[in-house]
Amino acid sequence: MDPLLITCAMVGAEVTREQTPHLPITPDEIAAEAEACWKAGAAVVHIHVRRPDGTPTQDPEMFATVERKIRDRCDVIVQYTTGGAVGTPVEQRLAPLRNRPEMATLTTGTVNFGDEIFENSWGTIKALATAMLEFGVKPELEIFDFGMVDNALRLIKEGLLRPPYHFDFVLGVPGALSARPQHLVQLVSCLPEQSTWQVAAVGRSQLPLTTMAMAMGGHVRVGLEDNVYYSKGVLAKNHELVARAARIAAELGRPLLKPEEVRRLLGFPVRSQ
Ligand code: KMH
Ligand code: ZN
Repeated sequence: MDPLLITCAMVGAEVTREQTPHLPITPDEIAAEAEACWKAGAAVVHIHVRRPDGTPTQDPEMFATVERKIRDRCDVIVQYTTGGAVGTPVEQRLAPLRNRPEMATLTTGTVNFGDEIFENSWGTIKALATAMLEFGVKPELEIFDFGMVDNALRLIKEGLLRPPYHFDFVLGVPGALSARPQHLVQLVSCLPEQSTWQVAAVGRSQLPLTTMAMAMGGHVRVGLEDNVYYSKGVLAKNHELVARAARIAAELGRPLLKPEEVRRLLGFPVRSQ
């Protein structure tokens, strides 16, 4: 079986300390957790950053601080969010890309997000994709519903994405596509050539859907951004979710990809500087 990429989405924008004491918030907490996830087998950490009071921010300085602290500890790939929180203006979502992170998320469509709307007009999608091209950032295409695959295909047609394309199916957000096995099979069948894909499923769907993805040859994302529980009533730590994914991968005969191997597999842009 092909080697497996494990990504850990450690923070998110919506999860609170009231929901779980294990949520890393400060730069030191996020960096320590990133190292623990890397040791447990994650090659990528997807980061959001927070103000000291715990509220989400897209402040590029805060991203730079967190990234530097992670870099001091390990060589895990640091993937920035460009989704931010629901309602974050596009200029703020774009701003951290100036730091030139190795990788960042790119949601390719508007979707209901619980009782709110996660807005991604074509103009926003294009602006994010264009900035990623300009700064040499590898996009991870965040797919919350079927139409977003078609928008990704449009980006390819318009020359705004470079192969290989990396897709993340975020299944089970209330208001978006549910985390059903048949949806995952259908989504995978819609992908263009030269694609890799992974599953991030919300709440109690995280374990079965990521296990299914591993069996299908895809990759996985776990972490508190999508799911705060290890099992019914038991709160998780990020690195515990990574360790469990790594154990399942071992049982399925899938060795884990190291960051350097991920950079090659996903075709990270070669940088001039
Ligand atoms: N917080 C969500 C509204 C991303 O990181 O790119 C969007 C999100 C996606 O978390
Ligand atoms: Zn995110």
